[in-house]
Amino acid sequence: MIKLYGAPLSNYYAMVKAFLLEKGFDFEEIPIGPTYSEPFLELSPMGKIPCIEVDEGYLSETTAIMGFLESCIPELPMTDSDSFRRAQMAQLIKVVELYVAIESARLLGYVFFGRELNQAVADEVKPVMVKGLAAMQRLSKFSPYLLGEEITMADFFAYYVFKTAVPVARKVWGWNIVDEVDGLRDWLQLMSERPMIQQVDGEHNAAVKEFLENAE
Ligand SMILES: N[C@@H](CCC(=O)N[C@@H](CS)C(=O)NCC(=O)O)C(=O)O
Repeated sequence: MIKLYGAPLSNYYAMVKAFLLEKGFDFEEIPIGPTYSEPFLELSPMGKIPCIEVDEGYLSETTAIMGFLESCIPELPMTDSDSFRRAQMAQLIKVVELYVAIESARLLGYVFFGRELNQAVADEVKPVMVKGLAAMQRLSKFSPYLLGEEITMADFFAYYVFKTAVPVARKVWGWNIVDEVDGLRDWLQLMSERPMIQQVDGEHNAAVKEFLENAE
């Protein structure tokens, strides 16, 4: 059985868990936090969560994990069968990852971990996110899913990126990034209504709440 390592506090963990549930996998959750130390680096060489253990070995990096899981159960496709449209999905995931997820994560220390705001970093991050969100607007259809009528890996990935990027932008700049992309609000709502996502969101939201209460 697949083992999923990580913790519900992590939006990337939530992403993979929601994907596993939607694809109908049997899996076991192994609670562990990120740690840059042995023996965890054997599982996840950057010390990050999530990672999975399957018969073939360990895998980290969410998009690699989701790509592998997708190939295990092709009967419930979350990717397009057309190779160009699959590449468009990869393009959208990359744009959201590089210019929304990774950039907004540079401010997580301030938003969630009680560190001082580094204004120079905030000043660097915002224009990159503005461009990233504009690129997302160009690449997304919102009809009703990001790339059309069928849900794909891009929807799972982006949904959980916004779970964290929205509160970051709100706290750092008082900026509601949901208003930045036409269609984003309704799509977030649509995704949040999926039963598996509701389950995972419940666990993630509770973990964030508990973490913030303990940090006070
Ligand atoms: N690129 C990684 C990002 C995963 C990630 O950033 N995980 C966070 C938890 S949400 C983590 O492990 N942070 C610890 C660290 O960066 O050292 C992926 O796609 O899985």
